[in-house]
Amino acid sequence: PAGTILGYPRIGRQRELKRAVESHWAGKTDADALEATVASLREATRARLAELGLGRADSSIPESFSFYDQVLDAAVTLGALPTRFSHLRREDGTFGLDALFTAARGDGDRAPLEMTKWFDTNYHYLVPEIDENTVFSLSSTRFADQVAEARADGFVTRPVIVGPVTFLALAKASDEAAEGFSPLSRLADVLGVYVELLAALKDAGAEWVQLDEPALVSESLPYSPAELAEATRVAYDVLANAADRPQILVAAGYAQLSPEAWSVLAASGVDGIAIDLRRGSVPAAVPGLDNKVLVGGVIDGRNIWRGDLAGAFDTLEELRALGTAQVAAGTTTSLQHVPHDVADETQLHPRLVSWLAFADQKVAQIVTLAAGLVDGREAIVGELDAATAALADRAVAPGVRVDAVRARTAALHTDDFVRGNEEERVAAQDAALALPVLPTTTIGSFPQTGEIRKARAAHARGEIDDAAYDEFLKAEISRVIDLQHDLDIDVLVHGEAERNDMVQYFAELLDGFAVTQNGWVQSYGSRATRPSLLWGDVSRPAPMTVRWAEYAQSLSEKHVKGMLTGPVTILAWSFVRDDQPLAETANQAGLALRDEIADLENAGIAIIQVDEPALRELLPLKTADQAAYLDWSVGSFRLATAGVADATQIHTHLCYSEFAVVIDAITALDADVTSIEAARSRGEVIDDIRDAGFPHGVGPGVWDIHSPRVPSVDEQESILQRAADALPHKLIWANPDCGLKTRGYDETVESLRNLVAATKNVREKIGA
Ligand code: THG
Ligand code: ZN
Repeated sequence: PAGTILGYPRIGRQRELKRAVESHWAGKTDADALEATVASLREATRARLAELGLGRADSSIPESFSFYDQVLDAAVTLGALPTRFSHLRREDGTFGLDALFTAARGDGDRAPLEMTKWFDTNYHYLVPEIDENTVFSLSSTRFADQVAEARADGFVTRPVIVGPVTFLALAKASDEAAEGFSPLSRLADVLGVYVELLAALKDAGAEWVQLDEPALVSESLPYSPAELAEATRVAYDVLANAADRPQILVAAGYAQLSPEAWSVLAASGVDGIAIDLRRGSVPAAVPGLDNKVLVGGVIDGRNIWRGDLAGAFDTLEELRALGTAQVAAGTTTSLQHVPHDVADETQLHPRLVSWLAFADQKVAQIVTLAAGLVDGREAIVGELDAATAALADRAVAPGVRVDAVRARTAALHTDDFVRGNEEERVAAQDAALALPVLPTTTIGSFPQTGEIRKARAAHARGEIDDAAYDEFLKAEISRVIDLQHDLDIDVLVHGEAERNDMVQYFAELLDGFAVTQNGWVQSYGSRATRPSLLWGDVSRPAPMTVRWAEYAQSLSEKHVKGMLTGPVTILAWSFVRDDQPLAETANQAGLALRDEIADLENAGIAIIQVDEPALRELLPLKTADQAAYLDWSVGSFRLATAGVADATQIHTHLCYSEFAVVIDAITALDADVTSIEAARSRGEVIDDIRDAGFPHGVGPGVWDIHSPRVPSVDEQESILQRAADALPHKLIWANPDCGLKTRGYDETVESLRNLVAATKNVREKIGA
């Protein structure tokens, strides 16, 4: 085929997968009912892709369904679940759905697999745990079953499976592994299982298989590009020589394939290579291409823009010049990172809609490009021109470029990014804030109760008016403030009942953004987010949080924090514009937040928190790009926060504990206080903070809010004591790991009571 996509959203157009899976977890539907529902979801997906123009019988339709996560699917298929789940292996040696879900979600004392970000996307995968003793054996027939299912339905689909190199490169050494064990050292052992799997796929009727190897583009893994290329050579030598196999397409999206891996794959016996030509460029001609299909990733799998279709076609023609057997049009990555269909959005401005392409529109673009490859450019010139016209329209549409916004970013001066001298700030804040040693606080959100969600939905539907909704929110704020008084917390929050999501709330209030009704994108497992669309110049037409902050502060003699989401996180969790450098967009957002912070300050808010949980997330995969990223991302945060008086205390919150990776950047944020996740590792990160000589205030979380467990006084005290032993007491804050939005009130009250008690104990021990 002359065109294909590397994968398609799995959650269903109406999030059918979420509902089916969660209903099964809740015990409302049995496994057979769940299997039947997802089988019809797969059937609908195949039918839709054929309707959009992909071939029914030429392997251009990928079979990329997953119940939960594609890396977990590979682990289950290879039999590589940790030993704590061994009891779930069935008599015939296979793992079923219960094993898959248990590994994903845990079971009592059996911790689930760790979850971490999939390359530099907002998708999270489950991390396989591997050691010297992991026994690999083909342990699921699911991939082959799906090929057979499609066959019976009249389709020849192409199963999509995480490849052996990426599977091991993304795995971590299990707790039982010897010091220094490297999962990639088990490559030879997994290859045997892949060989068996290939035979099973072939037997089920697959003509092609797609093995995803995005590890080959990353410089952020514990293996060098040379090591990964060598593993690739070994792996695809074995797989290509397997006696009984479908044709193999190796897909390496998300960035430029390393030159080493490109040469190795070209020289190997695989039948096709898919590369990312949006984040990468057309690679050099190398030996071995003349008998290979090259899938040119020219349609971006990670943004929602219709983009430059004519340019995409030009790139495919460039690819042809490499002398390959065949060029096909492809997406850069799976389309799992974009919503299903623009047609499901009825509230977006038609002009904006004409610039957009969600998954289904991107499939149509692939079909167009494929037709051009077969029939010549003339055959598709109408579609190419229409896309070019949409781009031109986008460039001049009102709001895309706003002179006043651009004048402000153009006039920025280095001083705008710099706060006052730290010593003077500390003195001014000490005098102004009068805080105890080890001040207690929370991260910002309080539990989002069913009542809050109901009120928000009723307000959105127009069933309760603005005044009634306002009263409801005020009552909620007042309740949360009273609760914090009762608990004797030192620095209060208003609880964020008015916010659905920490990015969408701001996107709805800022100019330059649109929000979708149905633009769901899988975040992990059954969970999804609806990223906002950042399409124009960003500015703040009116204050966004001041009213709530002011009201909350009016209810307390203590300080109530102002709460904002930082510019980097707003960008990272939205679909951003692709027509200007992210640095420019980030500064626009930074200036809008700077204005908000000035208004909060003027309203008497003395402590303002600007959360940047996504700071680490956008870190580029290529080391050469990382310094520039950290420069603009840190810069936009500083731009937002540097306008305040010395006496105003700036806090930030980061959700992860890989503090060491970006410690210089966190230091450079120059926030007065940073709260981070620490409880899951019992405060291990405190050593990194000490070793780095972190100069600012820091709140290592003492309560792991990701679990419904109530941590005891002792438990929280031991983490806080660890901080007190390692760090200057003046710098330490006591707080949970993260916001409390997903927790219930019972466990919240109890855990916070223990947190305050633990803090008082430590204060006493250190003689404060
Ligand atoms: N907001 C946004 N993006 C994010 C996060 C966020 N990306 C990264 C991280 N947090 C992802 N974590 C989650 C956690 C929970 C859910 C989604 C992503 C979740 N979603 C609900 C679901 O799928 O049922 C839907 C929520 C809704 O109704 O809006 O639970 O915090 N922007
Ligand atoms: Zn957090």
